[in-house]
Amino acid sequence: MKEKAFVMIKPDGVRRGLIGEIVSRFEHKGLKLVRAELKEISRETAQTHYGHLKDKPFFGELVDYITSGMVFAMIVEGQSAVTNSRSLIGPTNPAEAPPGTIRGDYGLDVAENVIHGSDSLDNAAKEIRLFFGRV
Ligand code: RTP
Repeated sequence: MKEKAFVMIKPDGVRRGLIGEIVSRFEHKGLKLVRAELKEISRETAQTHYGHLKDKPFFGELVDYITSGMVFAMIVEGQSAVTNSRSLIGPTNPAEAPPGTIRGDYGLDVAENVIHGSDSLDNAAKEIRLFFGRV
C-alpha cells in the first residue's frame, strides 16, 4: 500500500554532512522523496513534535538539541513507507542498532541519533502537517 512517512535528519546528521548518504538509502530502498526542506525549527514546533516525551528528564535537552541547527525534513512515499523507513533507520539507541541501519552505521549516542522517522501512519500525517502544513 502506498503511504507517506515523515523523516527528519536531525542537526547532528546535517552538521556531519550525511544528507546525501541518507537520502540515497531511502531512494535505493525504493522510497521516493516527494518533499524536502532544510530548515531551522522553532522551540514551539520541537515541543509539539516531542510532546509525548514532555515528562521525561531529558525533554529540555532534546528540545535544545533539535533546535541547535538546521534539520532536513522530508516526506517519503512508497509501499509501507512508515514501516520501511523505520527499518532503514533502526532502533532509537544506536548502540543497539544493527550495522546496515542508519543509526547503526552513523550513530553512537541515544540522544543525538542522527534521524527521526514517524512511528505510525497517524503520526506521519500529524508530523507532515506540523512541518509542512497542508500538502
Ligand atoms: P524519533 O521520534 O526521534 O524517531 O525517536 P524514536 O521514536 O526512536 O524514540 P523516542 O522514544 O520517541 O525518543 C525521541 C528522541 O528522544 C531522544 N532520546 N533521548 N537521553 C535519552 O535517554 C533519550 N532517549 C531518547 C532521541 O533523540 C530519540 O530519538
